[in-house]
Amino acid sequence: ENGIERPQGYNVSYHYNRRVENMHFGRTHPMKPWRLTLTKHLVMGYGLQFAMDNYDALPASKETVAAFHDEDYVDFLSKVSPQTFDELCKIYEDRIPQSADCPVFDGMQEYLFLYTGATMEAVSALTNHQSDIAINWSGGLHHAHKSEASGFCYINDIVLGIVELLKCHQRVLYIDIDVHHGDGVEEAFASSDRVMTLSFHRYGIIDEDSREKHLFFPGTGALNSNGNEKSIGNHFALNVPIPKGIDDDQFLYLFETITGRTLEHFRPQAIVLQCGADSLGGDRLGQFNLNIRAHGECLAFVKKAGVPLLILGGGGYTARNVARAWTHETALAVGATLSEELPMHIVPRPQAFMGREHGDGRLYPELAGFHKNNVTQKELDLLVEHCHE
Ligand code: ZLS
Ligand code: CA
Ligand code: ZN
Repeated sequence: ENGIERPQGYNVSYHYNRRVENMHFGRTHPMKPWRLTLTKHLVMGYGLQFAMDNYDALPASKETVAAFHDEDYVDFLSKVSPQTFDELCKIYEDRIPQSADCPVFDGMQEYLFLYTGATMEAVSALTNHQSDIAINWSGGLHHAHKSEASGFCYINDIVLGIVELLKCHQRVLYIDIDVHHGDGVEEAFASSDRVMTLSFHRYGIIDEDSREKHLFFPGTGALNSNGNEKSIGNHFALNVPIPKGIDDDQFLYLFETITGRTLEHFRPQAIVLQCGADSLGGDRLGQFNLNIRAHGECLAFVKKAGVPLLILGGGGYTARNVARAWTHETALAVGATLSEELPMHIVPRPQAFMGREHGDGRLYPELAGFHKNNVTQKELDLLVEHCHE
């Protein structure tokens, strides 16, 4: 009906459980799981579900999560709710404080184990050879540490997914285009030469004109940070720290040259791509000027490597554009071209995409120009040169 047929060549699977949509981090919290509702509506509005295998994800088990996380921390997460928090803190001796970034909210344990379960299922689809590309937009929570939540992330589904991929693949490449540094993943594999991590991110002082010199979160991911120097993992982490305002051409120049050389030299047998959509222009937290097509170019470029590919979500705080980007990227994965006009007659919340400031019912509104571009050609050359070295 939508003219979308199963294309030849790529088997794509979509892993999701819609119960993640009902979660609320808090009224003022920027992380809004209903961006996943909007994404689902657009993906289905375009009929992309007919071009993929669709799986209803089950929650991950505690044992699965304990493959990376500390056992006490997993135990804590499996029991935590606003009602049990105080009691649990006594048992775990206040080792696990809640923060404004990582609040304890109703239903959070269900949410955490579901997004992780979806990533694990996606990995299974790849290692069973059922899928060439497996997608989980609810995953990609790259900041979580072994026994600590950080930056809206509680369970690091990416690390767990990579650990599982390593059972079948000798070398796994992790690429992260979220506007924040993928610190949790880099840290977990800093001493490994079987996992190479490559993160592109905003780095430096948030607001040059302000008296307060706060670093853009999480403050790690400097150019000269390349893995644990005293281990075999030295040189198996790459970081591309970027000033604010980078545009499409500049970003794609960095992405394609650095990722291209990394693919040639590391020769990964599987790739994990974290597609955080907070690198788009107009994001509530991000400071880049990327348009949806440029963000998607990164996926198209990585897809050409022709190895099993796990695609994950991540950040993204202007919900309507998160939905646009991830729908466009789902289409790139299956090899479909979408019409610029959104399928408004099928989308349950058309208001979210209507009006001048909401993108006028189009799939590719202009998103650039929200931030002054502070990136110079000299800086780009320096980044590329260091990475090549
Ligand atoms: O990569 O910058 C910080 C840390 C703070 C400033 C904010 N306060 C609340 C805590 C201390 C230094 N945190 C960042 C985390 C960004 C995580 C990105 C995740 C990902 O995209 C992957 C999913 C941050 N930036 C903005 C906020 N926190 C933030 C903004 C507004 C609010 C409301 C709720 C909570 C407190 C008020 C909050 C956090
Ligand atoms: Ca990143
Ligand atoms: Zn982010």
